Amino acid sequence: MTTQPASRYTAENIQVLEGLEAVRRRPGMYIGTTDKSGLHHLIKELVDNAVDEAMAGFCDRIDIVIRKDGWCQVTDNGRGIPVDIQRQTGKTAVETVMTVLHAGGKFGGGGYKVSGGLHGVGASVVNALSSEMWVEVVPNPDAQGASHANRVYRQEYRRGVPQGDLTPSKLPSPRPYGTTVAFLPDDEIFESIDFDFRIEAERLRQYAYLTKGVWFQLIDERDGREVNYYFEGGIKSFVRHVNRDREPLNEPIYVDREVDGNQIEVAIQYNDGFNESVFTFANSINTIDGGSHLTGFRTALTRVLNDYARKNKILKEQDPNLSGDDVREGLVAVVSVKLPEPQFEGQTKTRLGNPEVAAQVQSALAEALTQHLEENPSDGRRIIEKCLLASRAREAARRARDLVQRKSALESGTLPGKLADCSSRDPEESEIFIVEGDSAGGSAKQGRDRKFQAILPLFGKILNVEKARPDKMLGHEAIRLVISALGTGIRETFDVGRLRYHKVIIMTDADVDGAHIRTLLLTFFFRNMPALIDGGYLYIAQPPLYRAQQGKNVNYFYSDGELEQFSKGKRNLNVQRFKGLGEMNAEQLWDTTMNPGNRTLLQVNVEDAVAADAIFYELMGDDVAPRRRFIQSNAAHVKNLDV
Ligand code: 0RA
Repeated sequence: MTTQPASRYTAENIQVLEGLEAVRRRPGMYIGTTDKSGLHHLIKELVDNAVDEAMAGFCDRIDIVIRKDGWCQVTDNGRGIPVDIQRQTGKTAVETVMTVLHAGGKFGGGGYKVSGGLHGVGASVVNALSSEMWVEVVPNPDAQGASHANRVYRQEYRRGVPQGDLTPSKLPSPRPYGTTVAFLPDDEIFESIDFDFRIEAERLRQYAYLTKGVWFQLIDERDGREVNYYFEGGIKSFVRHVNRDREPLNEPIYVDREVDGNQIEVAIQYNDGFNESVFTFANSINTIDGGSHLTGFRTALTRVLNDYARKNKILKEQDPNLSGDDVREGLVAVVSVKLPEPQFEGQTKTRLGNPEVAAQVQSALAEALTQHLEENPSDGRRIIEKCLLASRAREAARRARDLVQRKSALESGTLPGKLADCSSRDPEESEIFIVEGDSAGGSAKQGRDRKFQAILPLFGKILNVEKARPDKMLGHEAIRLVISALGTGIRETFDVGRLRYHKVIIMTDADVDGAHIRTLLLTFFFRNMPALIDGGYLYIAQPPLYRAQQGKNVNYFYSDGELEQFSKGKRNLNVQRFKGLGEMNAEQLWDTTMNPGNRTLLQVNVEDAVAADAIFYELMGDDVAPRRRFIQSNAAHVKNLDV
C-alpha cells in the first residue's frame, strides 16, 4: 500500500529540500549550462534512466514527446519504478528517485547492472529545475507483484517538491506497463525553454546505435515532426553509416561479449579514405579523451594485423612493422563498453580509467579480428595492402614535411609575403584574420589596428582536405601560407608554444562560397591542428548581412529576421545588403566585424568528436541524397525528413 503517515516531516525531508535548493542555486554544477545544451540535458537525464532499464533487459521501447504546451514527456515500457514504500526512507521508491539527488537507480541493490555514472544525477535534478513535473507508473506485476497490477500510480511536483503522495488510479489502467515522466522546464532557470527538435533527434540517434534492439521514437507535437530509430546491429550499423558514401574494404568486424561482468562491444570497418574515425563510449557516454578501452583496442589492432601480415608473407622480412598510424588510416570503428563501476577521469571526465578494461577489449578484439581475417582472406589482403600504402605515404609525407621545414629554416623568420603582419610580437594580444579573397583582404588591411591585428588573404578554393592525402595537402599554397603564418607546425610536430597569434579568426563572406571555404579551413584545423581548437584559439568572425540607414542613423543586422523586425513601418529606410566582405569599406569592416569593442566572435570548440566528424563529413559532401537514402533505409519509418 502507498498510504503514508500524516506527518513525515523528518530529517530525511529536510535533506531532500536542501538538495533540491542546491540544484536550483547552482544548476551549472549538475547540468553544465542553462542554455539550449542544458535544457536538452534534462531530457538526456530521463532517457538515461530509461536506457538503463533497457540495458538491464526489461525495456525495448522509449518514447519522447515534445508537447504543444511546451512540456516534454519520456515514456518507457520497463518494469515501472517500484511503487512500494522502502523501509529505510519511509517513502516510495518513486518519490525517492524523483526527489533525492543521485538516487537514479543506484540504491537498494538488485537494481541495474550498469548505469550512466558520469552525469547520472538523475530525475531529481530534472525535477528541481522544472516548474512542474509528474510521474506515472504502471507496475509490471511480474516485477512488482500482482497487488499493484493494472493501476496508474501518479505523483506531481513543483520545483522538485511533491504536491501529494504517490496515488493509484481508481480505474484500471488503459495503458501498458512502464514509466512516464513529464516536465515543464523552469523559465526562471533556463535562458529559453523551447526544445529543439533537431538537437534531440541527433542525440537520440547516437543513443539508438549504442543500445541495439531498442526502439526510440521522438515526436514533436508542435509541428508533427517525428523520427524513429531502431538499430538491430547497434554499433555495427553505426560504422556502416559512417562509411555510407565511401568504399568499404570489408564487412564490419564485430564482437560483443561479457567479461567479468563488463560488456565489451567493438565494430570495425575500413574504407578507402585516409582519415581515422574511432569513437569510444563507456556506458553510452562518449569518452572523447579515450582511456583504457581505446588502449586495448589499439594494441589488439596493431598486433593482430602485423602478425597476420607476417604470417601470410604480405609483409616481407626486410619490411618494418606497420605502425599504429598505418593501421588506422581509413579506419572506422566504435568501441563501446558497459561497466557496473565506471571510473571517469580527466578534467571533463571524458576518459575511461578502469585498468582491467584494456586487457578485456584487447583479447576480445584480437580473437574476433584474427578469426575474421582467417575466414575472409580477401578482406585480410585488402586491409593489409591499404596499411602498407599508408606506411609508404607516411614516409613520403615525412620527407615532404622535412623539406618544407628545412626550407623555412633556411629562409629563417621569413613570413609569407601575402601576410600583413601586426607590429606586436606578443602572441597573447595578437590576432590573425584569415580572409577570403582579394578585395576583402584590401578592406581588412586598411581597416585593421595594425598594432595587434594581422591579415592573411587567401585566394580561390582551398583544396578539399578531407579527400586529399596528407603529403599532397602540404604542397598546396594556401595551406602552406596558413601553416607558416601560425608558426606552430602540424600534426606530430605541432607546438602550441610557437603559435604567433592567440586569436586565429576565420573571416569569410556570409554566402555559400564563404561557408564552404570556412568548412574547408575548419576541417584542415580539425585534422591537423586539433590542439588549436582544444586550446580555444580558433574563432569565426561574424560579418553583418545588412546595413540600414535612416537619416543619420546607421544600423547593422546579422540575419533576415533581425532586419525584418527593425524595419517594420520605418520610412525612408535605405537598406544595403552586403553580398561579400569586399563590399564593405574599411571603416565599416572595422566597426562591425574587427573592432574588439563591438564585434561578435564565435569560438570554435569540438565538444563532441562524433558530431564534429559528422558535420565535417556531411558538409564536405555536395548533395543530400546519400543522407536521405540512409535515413530512409535505417529509420524504420520516418514521417518527416529533417535534412
Ligand atoms: C527497478 C528498480 C528501481 C527502478 C526501476 C526498476 C526503474 C527506474 C526507472 C526510471 C525510468 N524508468 C524506470 N524503470 C524502472 C529502483 C532502483 C533500484 O532499487 O535499483
